[in-house]
Amino acid sequence: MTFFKTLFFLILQLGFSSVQAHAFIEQQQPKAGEELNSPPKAIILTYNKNIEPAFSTIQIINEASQTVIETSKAKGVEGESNKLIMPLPKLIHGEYRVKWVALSRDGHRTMGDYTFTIQ
Ligand SMILES: [Cu+2]
Repeated sequence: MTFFKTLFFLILQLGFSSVQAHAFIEQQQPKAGEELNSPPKAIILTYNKNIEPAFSTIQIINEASQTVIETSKAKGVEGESNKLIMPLPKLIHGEYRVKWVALSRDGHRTMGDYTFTIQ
């Protein structure tokens, strides 16, 4: 969590702009607010623009605010440069927050977060 906060403030200081949103999320899997009956095998985020996976992160945080998955695990999807995927271990029931930071190929950074629940 400390690492993420540090990263977050570093990005702010580097001039991250939430006003100019460049890589918008078009689709997220699981969906925001979705209540799943079984644990998802991966997080898949689809953007309206091509993404640089090496400079993009996905972080999953559980109800106790502990990071479940480290950010370095997000990968690009071959042949689909507008997608980020992060394979997941088997998650137990509960609410999870997905926090993402994406660098689009035009060099602009965007970020967002949402939650889903495993029943
Ligand atoms: Cu842009």
